[in-house]
Amino acid sequence: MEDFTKKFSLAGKVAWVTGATYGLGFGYATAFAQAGAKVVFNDISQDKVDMGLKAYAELGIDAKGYVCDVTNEEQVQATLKKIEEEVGVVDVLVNNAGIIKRIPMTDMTVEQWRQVIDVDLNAPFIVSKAVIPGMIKKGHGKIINICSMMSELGRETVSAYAAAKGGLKMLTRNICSEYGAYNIQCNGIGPGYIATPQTAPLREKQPDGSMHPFDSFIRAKTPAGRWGTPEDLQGTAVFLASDASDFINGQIIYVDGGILAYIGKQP
Ligand code: NAP
Ligand code: GCO
Repeated sequence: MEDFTKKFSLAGKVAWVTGATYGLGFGYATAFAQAGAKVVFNDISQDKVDMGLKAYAELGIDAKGYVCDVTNEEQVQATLKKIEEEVGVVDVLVNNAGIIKRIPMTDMTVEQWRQVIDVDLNAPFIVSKAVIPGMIKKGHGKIINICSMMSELGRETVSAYAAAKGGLKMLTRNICSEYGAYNIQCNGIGPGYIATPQTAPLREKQPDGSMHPFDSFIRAKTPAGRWGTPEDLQGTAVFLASDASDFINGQIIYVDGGILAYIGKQP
């Protein structure tokens, strides 16, 4: 009988995780390395790339880092050329790089709106468009878009982010539709509320030492009663990057501790 677990291996795969110096991207990349992949990441500045290389090396991971702003198509194409020359053709792409601006919509400037849409929606288009031809030539590919609960729900002050993440859900489905015939699977991960630098402002202790109201709110809304960690997402990421998910396409897997299924703890 074939060893079923081999399907979860990433041995020999080249995996590019965008914006993976720290946070969720770092979690995906370290899991990919443990599953056998050659890991590539990028960040906006050399300082951040160097910080990431040091962090990966401390874990014994020989990651390759590149300075690349994912909103800049020229930089993305130049970076991909370097990756293909120095590491190999990309088998797995994780569109992880993202920003959020928490501003009431009527106070948000168009420039602020555009910045969020640029990183969270335009960039996944730019990077996916760059890697797909190589995946078609190779006869396989995996694209994982990091969506959000805001791909399904809104909340005050995150209009641009929710619009971008909602669009990213549909881009995921459209890449599936357009390139599934080339054995390319494009799926999304929808993390719930995860403890990373992006959500640190929502968990800061109050001046009197009490919990941030949003922290209490999320714990009450989450059946698991806690914030997620990057480690909570690693298994899903490896699964979607591996051969084990070859017949899954266009899906968003929510790793949210149950929030989306739950009305919330009674006060
Ligand atoms: P994070 O801690 O803010 O990290 C974001 C990463 O993206 C940073 O490394 C950042 O680099 C990089 N980045 C931003 N703009 C970039 C650009 N133009 N080019 C290249 N890299 C860029 O965020 P996170 O919490 O790890 O979230 C990662 C992804 O998961 C995001 O797409 C986010 O929307 C999504 N997500 C997060 C949560 C959560 O609760 N944390 C939940 C759902 C979805 P710099 O440090 O140089 O800016
Ligand atoms: C916020 C949070 C969320 C999370 C995540 C939830 O301000 O509501 O930052 O947007 O980051 O996207 O899935």
